[in-house]
Amino acid sequence: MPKKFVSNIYYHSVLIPRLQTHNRQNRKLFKMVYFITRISKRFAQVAINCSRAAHQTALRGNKLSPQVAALTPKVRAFVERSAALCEPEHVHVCDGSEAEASALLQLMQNQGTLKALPKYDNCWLARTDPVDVARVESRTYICSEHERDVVPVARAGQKSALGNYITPPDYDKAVAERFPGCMRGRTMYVIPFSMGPVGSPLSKIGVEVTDSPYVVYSMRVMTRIGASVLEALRKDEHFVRCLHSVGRSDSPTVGWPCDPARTIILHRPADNEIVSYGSGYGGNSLLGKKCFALRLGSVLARREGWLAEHMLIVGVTDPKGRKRYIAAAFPSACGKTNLAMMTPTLPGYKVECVGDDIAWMKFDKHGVLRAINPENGFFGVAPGTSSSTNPIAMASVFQNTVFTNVAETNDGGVWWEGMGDAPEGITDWKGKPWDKTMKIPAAHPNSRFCTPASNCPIIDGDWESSEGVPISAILLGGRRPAGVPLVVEARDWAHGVFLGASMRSEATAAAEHASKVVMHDPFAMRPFFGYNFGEYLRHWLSMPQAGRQMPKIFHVNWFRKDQQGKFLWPGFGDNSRVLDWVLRRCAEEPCHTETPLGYVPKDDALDTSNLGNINMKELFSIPKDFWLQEANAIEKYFKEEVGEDLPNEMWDQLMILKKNIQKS
Ligand code: OXD
Ligand code: MN
Repeated sequence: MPKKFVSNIYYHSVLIPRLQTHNRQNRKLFKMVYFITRISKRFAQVAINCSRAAHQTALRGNKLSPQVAALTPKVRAFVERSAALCEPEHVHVCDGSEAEASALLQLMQNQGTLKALPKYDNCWLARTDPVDVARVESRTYICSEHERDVVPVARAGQKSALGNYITPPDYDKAVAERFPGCMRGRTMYVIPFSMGPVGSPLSKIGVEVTDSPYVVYSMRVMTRIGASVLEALRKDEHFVRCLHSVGRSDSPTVGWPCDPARTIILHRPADNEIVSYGSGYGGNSLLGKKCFALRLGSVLARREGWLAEHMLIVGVTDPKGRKRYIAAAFPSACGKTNLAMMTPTLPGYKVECVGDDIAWMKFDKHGVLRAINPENGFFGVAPGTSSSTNPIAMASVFQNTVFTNVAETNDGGVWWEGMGDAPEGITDWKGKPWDKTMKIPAAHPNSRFCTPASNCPIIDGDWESSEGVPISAILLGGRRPAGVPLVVEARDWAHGVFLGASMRSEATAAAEHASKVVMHDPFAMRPFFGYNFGEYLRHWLSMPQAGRQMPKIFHVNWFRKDQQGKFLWPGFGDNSRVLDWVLRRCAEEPCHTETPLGYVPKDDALDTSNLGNINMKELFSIPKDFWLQEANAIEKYFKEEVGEDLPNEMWDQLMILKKNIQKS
């Protein structure tokens, strides 16, 4: 079947029947269209075109607003098609203005979605349906002609841990089963948005249509939206189509409509298309974030020769005033926001934040890896954030912020576990009275703040630079309670890629997995690969080229515990001590020593002054039994999950690791 035909199946299964009710005058035409499509595939494309023409007539009859008429032709076609499918009452094209934001806030208060938090300046609380609280990885799919485009061959036809494949017909069926009429009685908002500063050569544009005012308001914080983006589209009409609906269920939660039983998140990279149904929460609904910037982004990055990664970006200035930028990949809810906003305890150090979650990186013509943060805000995990763990986040979030699923205090403020002592009179994230004798958390473990990046007092002066900031080092890490040293430097690029490929971490509340299980999470991208992980590794391995200055790669672990279960390293601001060593290594200072795992700081090279008693021996120990098991676990994972798609370089690195451990 020709690809174009497959990708337009919903015109047959959904649109044509829908149009019949829309426009009685065209009934005969529709019957004819049906007839033609039945008798011959050869005439199918003709039928599609007829139905499109008829559908546009129908829409004109329905008087779509002049705002829609003013859109560029491709955006307009997307909006008209989405409107015909979802049948909203109104269509509103977002201009990103303050007046629009105020109207959305008013509407959401009326609908019971948001509540004002009078203790702060322009802050709001949303309580979701209790089942719509995290990303749903099990219902997140990537569509392509061939399964192997999406997941490694080792799992052909079986459940892969590295992504879910969906066939084009199943994709179309999933859309056809959910979207027809799903926005009846609602407004369909059209959000033109830019990932990255508008106009930067590293940025990309998307258009999200959604029936959720909460999504519009959050996208306004997390991306650049509105008139300037529409203007940019006039110069270059390329954009990613993002269709989102919170869906309809039988018993909707007041203020938080969703359809958890039928939630689905679909990506079709070949058509630059994302479709999400049933959830209003975070990465499921703010489609610029995980869906575009990472899943589609990784595909675009491979196609165009750059990297789209689940990484924070920070600028670090040493006491001599030398500044370098570092990108760091940690799985969800492992402290990326804390590192991105760190207050260093090492005297004379300064950290400035470029981004806390996603990095788009490309080598420039001088061979320097340049990174932008494609986002415009922070969608951070609230629990655990306090004036001691992240004072900068605390200074950022109490203005112009939407909190979701945190607890509320009786003076119109917010509270979450780890913020400090719980005051009297708390209402929990479900809206029920709560006190500290209860055995349940007051804030959901995945509760969030959604805050403009410009609120951050240490936002980097170049965070919106259109050429991006130069990256000197890449950190990789996870939560590893046992066996994994505080910091290890890769011997070379291929070894660094192996460290990324073999990353593991304890599961967190950001998705639907049971916590505390140590899971493989290569490059912290496991839930976000847009294509075959083996090919992703090949792409990383292809980065070193003549004239390029390759960043050094490090693996870090702030979370190692002793036999009694106590953290061996204080973490947070004291991680600046590790950054200090990393920067000195970037300057080629010989402050390292070789181990079976790679380079670690040589004795006394890590500045632990004024830290008290740190058990450095245990913090850097490389237990032989643990590492033999770890190497076996990596081998099993590579064999079972990646198989023959794994680049040979990774097998070579695994053999080196095994040999080094055996010898140790
Ligand atoms: C996030 C995540 O929301 O990784 O950033 O889940
Ligand atoms: Mn993330």
